[in-house]
Amino acid sequence: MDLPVIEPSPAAAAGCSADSCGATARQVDGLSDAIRARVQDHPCYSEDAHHYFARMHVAVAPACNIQCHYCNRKYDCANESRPGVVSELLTPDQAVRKTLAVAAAIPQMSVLGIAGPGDPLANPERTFETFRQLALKAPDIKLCVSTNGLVLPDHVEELARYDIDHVTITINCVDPEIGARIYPWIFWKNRRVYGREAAAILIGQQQKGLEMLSARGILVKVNSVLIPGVNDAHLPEVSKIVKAKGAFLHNVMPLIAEAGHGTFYGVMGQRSPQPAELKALQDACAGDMNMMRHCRQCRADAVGLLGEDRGAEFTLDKIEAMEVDYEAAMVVRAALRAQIAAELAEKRARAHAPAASATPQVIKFQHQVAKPAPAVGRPVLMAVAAKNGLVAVHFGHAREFLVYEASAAGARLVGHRRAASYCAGDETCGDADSVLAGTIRALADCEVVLCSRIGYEPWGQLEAAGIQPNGEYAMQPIEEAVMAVWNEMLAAGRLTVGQPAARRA
Ligand code: CLF
Ligand code: SF4
Repeated sequence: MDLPVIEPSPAAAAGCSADSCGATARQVDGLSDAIRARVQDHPCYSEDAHHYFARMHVAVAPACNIQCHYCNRKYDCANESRPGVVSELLTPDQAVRKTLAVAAAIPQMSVLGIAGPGDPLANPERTFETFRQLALKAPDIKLCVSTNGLVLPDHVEELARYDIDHVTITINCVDPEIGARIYPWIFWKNRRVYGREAAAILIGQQQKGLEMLSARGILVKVNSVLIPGVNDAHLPEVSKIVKAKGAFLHNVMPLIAEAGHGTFYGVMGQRSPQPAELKALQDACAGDMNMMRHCRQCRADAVGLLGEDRGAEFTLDKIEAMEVDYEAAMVVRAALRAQIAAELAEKRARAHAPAASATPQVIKFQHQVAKPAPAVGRPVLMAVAAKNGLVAVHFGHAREFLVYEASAAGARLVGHRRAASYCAGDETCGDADSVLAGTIRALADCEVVLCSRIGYEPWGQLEAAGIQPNGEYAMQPIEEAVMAVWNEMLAAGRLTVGQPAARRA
């Protein structure tokens, strides 16, 4: 079988539009320069960017105007946050001070988002006062907001005024019958509306808001919570409709429902989806839409790279003590952005360059990434302990693993798995067996784990579980390392289509 050579898409050649291009590493190469410039340093809108750029949220929006069955108002908005965590509520002034302090301390922090703890647009004074101040004081920070969409049409003008270029709407359904099983009520025109009528109003407002934002050229990401048995079969239709109305990216997130969180779904025993169900649903939607696969369902006061939380370094008492010279910080931030942009451009160029112009090392990887051997091999899931786009983390120190699917079509990110860190030092991996067992369970569908180093004990336990550890590609770019391993497996005859993974044979 001839494998696809990655080339700019016809859309790119014609100067593609936001709704025809995606934000994944491979698709970014098909973006027009204008769109690429808008997403290349946004860690949520660009899969590539999330390896390099950080985001932060400020929790300035306490109230909400709807009720979701997966939310307990004691906690943060679960539309973009893990349920069960509570944020430190800030005033707009405190939020601005915190943002400047974080941006000075973490120069790769490129995006400030407001995502809770309630709905940002149900708290318009607090939300827009924060944006207004930041647009003046920190013009180098992208502003981003996430909303349930109920009052979005009323605020599109104001969002545009503050140059808010990225808006997330949580759309779980386009059918009021399904909506009535997700939203018991909304607060609308000074009264509470229930059931199907409430869902119909909410859906209508979400769709209208989406169309208005798209008409203004604002990039819209749609989040959907995958609720097994409620909206799982319906989400591909949602994906088609929101794409047709101009959404740029679709982020299907797993429902997190635990009785301890006190949510309706948690108490009623509504189950959460398994990783394989989530991936299958994302794949089903992907035929029509660009899918986000690297969301970490971060909290409403998250700080740092996706997957890490440095919020504890920036509590109110700590930032009060910090001296911030933001003029000076902006110089450092601009230099870092330029450096990362150059690195990303080099990475794109390497993936496209003809092999003859590359170094031998790069030729090896290019062959594996852009034009793998023309044999047919089955797809393989590989977990990667990664940092900054590289296989760079010791197995025992990994807090999470990125999961890639390697196949003849190349390497693509399909999700991530959380893992507890159990290693007390470089040579002491395996001390906490139960934590290791939990990590192995989380990676049960993966055949390979790539990491920078790994101790003897976890190596043995992973192998016994049928997961092959691999430390050969330490500090190599992730996709290239993943494809190198896949090609080794192919050459060894382990990837015949129809042949199950060795451990399952
Ligand atoms: Fe925050 Fe959301 Fe903006 Fe990102 S998060 S408001 S778009 S800056 Fe990102 Fe976090 Fe997923 Fe949200 S990983 S939960 S998608
Ligand atoms: Fe909770 Fe967010 Fe839903 Fe409001 S929109 S009920 S805060 S999950």
